[in-house]
Amino acid sequence: MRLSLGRSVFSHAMEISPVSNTRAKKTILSGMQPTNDLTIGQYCGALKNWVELQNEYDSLFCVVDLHAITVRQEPAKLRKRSLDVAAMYMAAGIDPNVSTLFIQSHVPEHAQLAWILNCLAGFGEVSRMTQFKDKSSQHADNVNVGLFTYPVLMAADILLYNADLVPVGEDQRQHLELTRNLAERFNFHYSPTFTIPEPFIPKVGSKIMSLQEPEKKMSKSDANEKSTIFLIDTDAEIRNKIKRAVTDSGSDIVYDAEKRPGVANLMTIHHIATGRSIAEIESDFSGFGYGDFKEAVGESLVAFIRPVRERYEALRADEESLKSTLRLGAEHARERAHKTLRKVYKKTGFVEL
Ligand code: ATP
Ligand code: LTN
Repeated sequence: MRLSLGRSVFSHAMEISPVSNTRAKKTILSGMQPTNDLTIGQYCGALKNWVELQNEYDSLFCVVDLHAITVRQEPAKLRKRSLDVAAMYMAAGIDPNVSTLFIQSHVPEHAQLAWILNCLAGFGEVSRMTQFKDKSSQHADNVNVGLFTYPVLMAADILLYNADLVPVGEDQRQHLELTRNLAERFNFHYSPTFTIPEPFIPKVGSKIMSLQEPEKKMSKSDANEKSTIFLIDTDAEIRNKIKRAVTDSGSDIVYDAEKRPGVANLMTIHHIATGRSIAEIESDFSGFGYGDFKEAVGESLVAFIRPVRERYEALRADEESLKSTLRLGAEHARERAHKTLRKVYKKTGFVEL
């Protein structure tokens, strides 16, 4: 790691070359935890939109390794997965020449701003976060304070770069609301500082469901691997998992997320893989049964994932080049984060020497 992590937050001298951020474009920022390989859930809910938005916006995407340790991680695995996730961002279409791509722990300003925001966040409001309730029951043996304050660190990620828009899946809506409240509170108590961010949640694909329990979100940490399609699954694994996906007792291919969540989920997946609208899929498969439909979904997903997987393997094989991309990304991010944190320190009343 060649970044200097010890620079004074009040330092005026930049160690790194200035990169222009004229704010001609609006800013987006998002991130994912390197807690496992990424799934089509992460792709549909977030990554796909990052790729689509990156040219239109001033874009920053990070691998949120500080968030990942709110659940116990093996150090060697965390180190490897952080690089895996960065390579997967690129395989899915994030262009590091267009977007700033970095690892969160390489920019210490995230943790520094999180502390200040922690001192503005109410215990009661943070206690209402449903992700905390879910994760603390899933990890009852390790309900640590970091897990509790996780959404405040997420707010710091977003506010440090004055992001206008945050492309995420449906499950992050509540965290975005907290972020907005914290930004408004800081702006009110001190003076206008932070942009109030908006969530960007896709209409279709914001919540891909488990293939085995379609009333539950598909999760990269699900113990049952049959529930989840990973972006590095082989063709055979993809076909197999789709074939075994739980459907319901009906027989026709009609979208009804409430009554027939299993089929509705497969229709959403087929829509993402092929670009066919839900109405077109209904008419394409009218008169066909679940067996034929599942076969078509399996094939469309294989055709969609294969090139992503192949690009991923090539990118991941060249670790030095991946690290140098991340080094540049961190330098760029730090320069911007440093400017915001300096302002925040001043407004908070910390002594500048
Ligand atoms: P998981 O529960 O799968 O371990 P996570 O909650 O730890 O995931 P991240 O990996 O940090 O989440 O999620 C990255 C992004 O992907 C977030 O914007 C999240 O909303 C989105 N996402 C995760 N799972 C899904 C899903 N099943 N459907 C749609 N979007 C999803
Ligand atoms: N909490 C998010 C991951 C995350 C994030 C962010 C998303 C951490 N920091 C900043 C958007 C912006 C999740 O999906 N579990």
